[in-house]
Amino acid sequence: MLEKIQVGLGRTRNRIEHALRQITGDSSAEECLEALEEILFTADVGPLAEDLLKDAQAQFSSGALKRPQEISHWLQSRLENLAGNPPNPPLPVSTEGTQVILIAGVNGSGKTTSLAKLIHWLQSRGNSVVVAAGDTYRAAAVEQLATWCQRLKAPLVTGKNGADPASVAHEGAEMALKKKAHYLIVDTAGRLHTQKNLMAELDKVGRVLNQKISGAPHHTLLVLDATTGQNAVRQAKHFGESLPLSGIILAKLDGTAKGGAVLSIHQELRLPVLFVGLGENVEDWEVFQPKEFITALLQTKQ
Ligand SMILES: Nc1nc2c(ncn2[C@@H]2O[C@H](COP(=O)(O)OP(=O)(O)O)[C@@H](O)[C@H]2O)c(=O)[nH]1
Ligand SMILES: [Mg+2]
Repeated sequence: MLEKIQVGLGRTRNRIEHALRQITGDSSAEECLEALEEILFTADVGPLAEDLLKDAQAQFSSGALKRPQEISHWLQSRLENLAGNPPNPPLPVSTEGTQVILIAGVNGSGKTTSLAKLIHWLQSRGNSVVVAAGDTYRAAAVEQLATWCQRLKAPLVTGKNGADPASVAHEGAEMALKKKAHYLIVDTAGRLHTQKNLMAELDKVGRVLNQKISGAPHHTLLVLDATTGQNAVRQAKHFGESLPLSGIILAKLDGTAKGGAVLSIHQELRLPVLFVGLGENVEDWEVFQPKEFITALLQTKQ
């Protein structure tokens, strides 16, 4: 797993490795701080960078950090603390019966692909999954989801193009109950005429689900595109203002040099990153483990 993340984070890692190599036994504190600044900038950790740099400076001044080689150790432990402790298991079961997962996120963030990966992950743990195609706004979105569900043999409920997503969610809940499915996953639209419309729609979907299944939605997961770095953090803030989010799926962590966005998402939003997407196939998916992630990010080839 560590290896998969290392490969996925290749671009971020290469640049960090380069910066770390600038630090030798003879480097001055100033040179170390410069390299550190480059590392934090490369990883796009956002506003956190400033705090970390100040902290490192203080550590050098007080003599707590002496040898340049110690800096990567120091960074590792600081970043691990910042990455937080996601729940284990990532989707704790809160009640008996069907668990409902609502998937939100802007178009193109990787919502449908992540949904497919989540189906696969749940199925591989012995769960049955029913899916509701709540993104009725784009016909192509339903087709894409239908293809995945066919491949994964997950029953899918769809509405007509432009149908009320809440009615699709309602039917999805009925089917999930009838089939006694372990999970119902509901896809949603990523964009409507206004942000207000979208949030009202997501809210309605949630309410309808709750009428059918007590406690639903048990999890509302926001999909973010890691390649957008700090933009993803802003998106999460927007969604979080209107929706009770329970966690983040960070997609496309493979194609980016901005892996550090994971850290600022946790720091700024206090939302756990639960899963990461590392490619376009259903297997390209990992439960997010902060310690391993930071190790993969900082470990240089020996
Ligand atoms: N490399 C890579 N591509 C991804 C990942 N997740 C999604 N994609 C691609 O991103 C594009 C948009 O994904 P899609 O699931 O349709 O996004 P949606 O509009 O939010 O539903 C598609 O071409 C996906 O194959 C990922 O983890 N890694
Ligand atoms: Mg989609």
